[in-house]
Amino acid sequence: MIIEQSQIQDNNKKDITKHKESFDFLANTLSNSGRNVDAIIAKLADFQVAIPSWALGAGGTRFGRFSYGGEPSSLEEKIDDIGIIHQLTQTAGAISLHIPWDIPKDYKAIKELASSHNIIFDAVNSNTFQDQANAKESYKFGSLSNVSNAVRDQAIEHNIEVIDIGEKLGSKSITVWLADGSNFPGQNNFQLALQNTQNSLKKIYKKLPDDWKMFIEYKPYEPNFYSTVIRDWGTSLLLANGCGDKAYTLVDLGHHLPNTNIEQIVATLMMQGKLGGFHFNDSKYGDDDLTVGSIKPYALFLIFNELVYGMENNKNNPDLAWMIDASHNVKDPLEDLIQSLEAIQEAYAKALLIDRQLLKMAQQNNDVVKCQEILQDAYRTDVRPLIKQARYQSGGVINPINAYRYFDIRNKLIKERGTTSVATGL
Ligand code: PSV
Ligand code: MN
Repeated sequence: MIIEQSQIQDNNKKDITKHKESFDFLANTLSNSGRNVDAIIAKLADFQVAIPSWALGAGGTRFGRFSYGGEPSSLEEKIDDIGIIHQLTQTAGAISLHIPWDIPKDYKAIKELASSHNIIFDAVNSNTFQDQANAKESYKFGSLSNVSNAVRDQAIEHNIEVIDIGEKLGSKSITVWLADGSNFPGQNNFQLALQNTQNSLKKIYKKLPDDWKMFIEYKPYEPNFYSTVIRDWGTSLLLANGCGDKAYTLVDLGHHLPNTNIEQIVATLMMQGKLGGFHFNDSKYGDDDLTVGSIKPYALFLIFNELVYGMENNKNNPDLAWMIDASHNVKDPLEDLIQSLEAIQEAYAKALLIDRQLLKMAQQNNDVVKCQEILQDAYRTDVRPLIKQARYQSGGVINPINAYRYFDIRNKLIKERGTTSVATGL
């Protein structure tokens, strides 16, 4: 489904007067306090977040799954859905594929479809956490870390195949997330599991094209509940360093134990030039995969504070691969993704407002109160007019959720695809 540019313009007509009023007021206030509003808007407009192919259908839990109807049942339909979000928000210009769920049948046609929506192919993801039909070996007891040579080889081969598929589409990175670990003490030899993982990753890394990156994701628990082989950022960094310059750590916000200081992890990795990718979501208890910014927006802002500092100061760290990694049971997935994009942009915009010079001075003077005031001054600013302006200038809509509902997109998708279509995913 393509929304005509004229429909977008029409939709903006009813919002533009109110938007202009609040934007002009904020832009004036910010300019008067020395902020370069045009530069901030340009950065917001540039910021693109990949949508994973598995987030477009209803998420589920082990207790059930409640579809929303009109789910995309093919790769083509998944790309179309992201196209809709991108048209409205101008922020979702990339898709992250998961193999084997998303193996294209016709590469040329898929590439053409994506480029017709202005969507590029971001990191490709391998899947060694589920057994595939007709697979010779099982991942029940791990993949790259498995005690069996044959299982490890099968998992290595799969990752290499994922790289091949990504190359044909123009991707430039692979994300490896392993479910490997153990459920009971004694089940795994920790050292052997880590050693096997390192050796397996090195074999995959050897096949990585020169202009590619490998992202190594970590997670403390689930689906294994006693130990996870790549459990934290330190382990991921160790493995990335063991592989080489093109291997990086990937931070997923949900993959930390409660109250972990994620912003400090970000700072450490960026200082080392080793932060490669970022998965956004929010959580209350564990890897809840909730809408970004729905539970801890201040924590997200503090993380963006470090990301912005790192992007400005750690030139040795490459551009990051941004992705939303959320899934949900009770919302229209497309509306949920729009909300996540909004929250990401909000945190980014607020972090861009931080007066870095003043903060540095306050830190040098150990003026703790002032430091907090500076951060919170940025955080408490309502930056939504800046985000709306960035969207508007880029050809998107001023209010994406309202527009999505006004265009009645979900009902149109249900009409097109039916109520029972099911998307592959988590
Ligand atoms: C599992 O927790 C996970 O969310 C990982 O973060 C991966 O990125 C994603 O699923 C898909 O494999
Ligand atoms: Mn993730």
